[in-house]
Amino acid sequence: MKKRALIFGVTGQDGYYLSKLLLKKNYIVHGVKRKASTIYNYRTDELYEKYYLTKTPTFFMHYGDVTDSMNILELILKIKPHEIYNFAAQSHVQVSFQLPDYSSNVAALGPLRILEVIKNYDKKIKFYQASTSEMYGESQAPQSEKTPFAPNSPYAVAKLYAFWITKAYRDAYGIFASNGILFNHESPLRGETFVTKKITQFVAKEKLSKNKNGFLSLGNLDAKRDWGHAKDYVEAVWKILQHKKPDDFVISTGNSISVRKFVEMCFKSVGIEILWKGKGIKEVGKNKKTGRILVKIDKKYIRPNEVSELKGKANKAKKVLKWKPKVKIKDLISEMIHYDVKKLKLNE
Ligand code: NAP
Ligand code: F7E
Repeated sequence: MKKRALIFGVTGQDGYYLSKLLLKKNYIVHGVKRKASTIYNYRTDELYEKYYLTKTPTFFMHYGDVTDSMNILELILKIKPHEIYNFAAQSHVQVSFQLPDYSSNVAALGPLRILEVIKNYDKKIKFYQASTSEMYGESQAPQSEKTPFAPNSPYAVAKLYAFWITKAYRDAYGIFASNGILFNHESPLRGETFVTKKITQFVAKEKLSKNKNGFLSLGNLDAKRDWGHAKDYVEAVWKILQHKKPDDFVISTGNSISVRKFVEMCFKSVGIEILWKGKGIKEVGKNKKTGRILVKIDKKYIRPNEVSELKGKANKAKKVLKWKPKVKIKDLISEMIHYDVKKLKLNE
């Protein structure tokens, strides 16, 4: 019998990569998408065509929302999943300062609502919660499962609630409920307002001389992140639910670089060297050869609280799950820019 998976947040970056992985592993995948005024599901369209519009469909989409308990109940009773993956979240840290109530409702109470249904209707369903390195806040890098949490944004605080409620339901009710504490992971399908995608999209335009005199506006250039590839990370997510017992795992590459360095590497990959001039809000990044300003600081991207450095220690996942990341940052950058260039050319 084929395994059935239910994915909340299927239309997001990780939803796409995990669906693809599970479909290749012969699962039947049910994804939950929100009702919007458009039917623009650019990430999942490919899967829908390949795995739904066929004689024996294995990919199904359902309307739903993790703020709606009755909807969650109906979906779980109808689909009877063996595994539930909860990716649903307003996942942008800075936006969570502007939408704290909504972001918390989705990220914190969403998983609670799912766990309540599992507890009351079928304790055999395995549950994965998308926890995050943001929960560490300013705790000293490198961070592992043993590092104290110190969340400092509405997003991170809500995710910490979700982390603990997942663990509490595991301990209290014997549910197979696990957390993946994932560090930043990116891909060509990363949301366009996250810093990596903002940068690669700009650099792709620059490569095709489409920026005219435009520049890239960024916030804090000195924050450091441990950037991996989403394709590698969903492999770990799946392994977490296949492990013999429920547990919590850090998933990361173990390397961290600054936003500034990421900018430099992206431009370098298209033959441009960046020269930084000025300080603080007045700092600019120029094309060393032409002198043209390519990067400026805009204070609207500076956060009320920042997380200075995230760098994960995934030793436990490496040892217990036999997982390790494959894609190096240089290859991630090149894949993202290549994709953005191709997309721009298609739209010409
Ligand atoms: P993403 O691209 O922002 O996707 C989030 C998904 O959640 C989207 O499908 C979104 O739907 C859905 N969603 C939002 N609100 C919802 C609601 N009320 N009910 C149901 N679905 C809702 O995020 P991602 O990068 O794939 O990340 C997946 C999960 O891992 C998120 O929970 C994120 O917080 C967490 N995480 C991400 C990273 C990372 O670096 N990517 C690291 C650690 C943890 P729409 O498409 O309709 O907006
Ligand atoms: O910011 C700085 C910003 O928004 C990275 C989410 O997936 O990973 C992600 O959260 C860094 C921060 O990701 C801009 O201040 C500078 O220090 O790409 P980001 P994030 O906040 O690390 C974690 C693990 C998650 O769980 C989240 O869901 O870059 N930065 N200038 C900027 N960031 C953005 N977005 N835009 C800028 O212009």
